[in-house]
Amino acid sequence: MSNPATATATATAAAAAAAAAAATAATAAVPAGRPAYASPTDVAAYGPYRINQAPDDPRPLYRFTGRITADGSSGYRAEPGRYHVYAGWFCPWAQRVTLQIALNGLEDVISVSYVDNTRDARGWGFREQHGPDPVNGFTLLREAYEATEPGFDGHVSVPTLWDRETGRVVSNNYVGLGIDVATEFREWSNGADTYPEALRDEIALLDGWIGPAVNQGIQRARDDAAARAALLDAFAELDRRLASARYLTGDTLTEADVRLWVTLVRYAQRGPAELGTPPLAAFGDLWAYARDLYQLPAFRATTDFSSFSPPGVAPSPDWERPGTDRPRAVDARSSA
Ligand SMILES: N[C@@H](CCC(=O)N[C@@H](CS)C(=O)NCC(=O)O)C(=O)O
Repeated sequence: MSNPATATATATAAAAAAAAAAATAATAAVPAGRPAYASPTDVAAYGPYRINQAPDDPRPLYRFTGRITADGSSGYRAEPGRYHVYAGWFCPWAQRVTLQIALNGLEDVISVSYVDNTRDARGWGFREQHGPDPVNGFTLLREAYEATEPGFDGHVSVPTLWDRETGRVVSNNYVGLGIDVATEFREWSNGADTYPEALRDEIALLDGWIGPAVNQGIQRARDDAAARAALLDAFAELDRRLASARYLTGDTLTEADVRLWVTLVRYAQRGPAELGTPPLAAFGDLWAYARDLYQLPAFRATTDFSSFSPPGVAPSPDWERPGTDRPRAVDARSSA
């Protein structure tokens, strides 16, 4: 089984063509005369971001759930240069997708851009700090949803997957997006297999308790003591598991690690202060595991500590030091 930690991007002719296509698409100029950026976030003037969908509307709030398939059977065929991910540096759900793109070496196949870190009632926007929308020249992400469904009143969220061919949002469902990136673009990928068939049941089992206790639980833990206790119990259990396994499923880095890591790194930066809980370093093996993953280029390239750290809180210098006592008996990296 190949491991993304060892996989190197091979410059195939296909990848080169993909890069050219993506670059062309990415540099397609914002139409002349249109502003490239949204005006500054102004909650006083516009009000806070809110969902406007009526409570008795039975439609799901996240209703773009299209899937990309290698054979095109879903209506969205995997193709280089066709899709764009609107992400946010601050957002763990978006980072799941950008991490899968990077781990699979698909940076030149699926383009990514980043919304601004702040929002008002208009939702996420494109501003100077993280650049314009390179695909459509929208100033607000809402415009992508409006172009897809006039009058759209659900969540305007990141990650959002845009299809250049049909000119519409395919999905803002991060679970499906991460899996499709990991499985449907093999033709152009570096050969990493971050969602191996043999481990999918185990990944689902892990998600069954890490999802509620950690990924979603961290939100509730602010004002819910039971959620806080469940989060710390989950950290203790993860710490035990990772004392004898390099990755969550053993010796292969998978989607399960991606899902956990994006929350861990944010917890490390602001969890203890916000929740009154111990630092991640209190869970020695979990902390070493988190730092170990951060040594991989994909994790570094998709992480901007400043986007999710309280002002003045720098990342620990220990992020630069891999855990030295990680289990390495079955380490594919050491044989590379
Ligand atoms: N809660 C979303 C995950 C994505 C998400 O919450 N993204 C946040 C940023 S980290 C966002 O854009 N929220 C706006 C919204 O949900 O309306 C889902 O269940 O699909």
